[in-house]
Amino acid sequence: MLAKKMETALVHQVYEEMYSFYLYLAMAEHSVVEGMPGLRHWMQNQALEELSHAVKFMNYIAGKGGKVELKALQAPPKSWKSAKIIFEEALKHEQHITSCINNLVDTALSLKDHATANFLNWFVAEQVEEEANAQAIIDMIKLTGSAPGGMFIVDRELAARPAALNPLNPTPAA
Ligand code: OFO
Repeated sequence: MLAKKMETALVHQVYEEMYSFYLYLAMAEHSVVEGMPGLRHWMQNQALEELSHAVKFMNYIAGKGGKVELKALQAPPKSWKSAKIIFEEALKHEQHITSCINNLVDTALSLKDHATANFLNWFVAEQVEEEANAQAIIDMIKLTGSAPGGMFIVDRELAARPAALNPLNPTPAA
């Protein structure tokens, strides 16, 4: 059983993860303007990963006897000035999600809810990866983006991202 305060905070995180899903889908659509199919592939798979995060939270809340009521999603921005700005915005967004996860851990610990703190540890580690991934792409664009054909190489790298796991069953079999 979750404390009401914990349940409300976890339900809000479902919204945050779903907004991440929506934001990355919007970034994928903008890639059409940029003429970057690799960026589209990368962002669509990132969006699916975010959906899997929302589902992980929903499953955890349900498993603890809680209930999720879904809220309307805010519309994400429609356009960005460049692929570099897209990834800078993605990094900023992930830093925001990291602070959301840290706040959830603080709430769990203040309630002595060690089961939820333990569940959240996966997300603490995931956020380190999420921020590092966005930063690595920003660095790659800075290094190669302005060279002739540089963005073509960046796009080919983005296209090599492995497909996301099934978002409804994101944990690979052991
Ligand atoms: Fe769910 O990690 Fe990104 O937002």
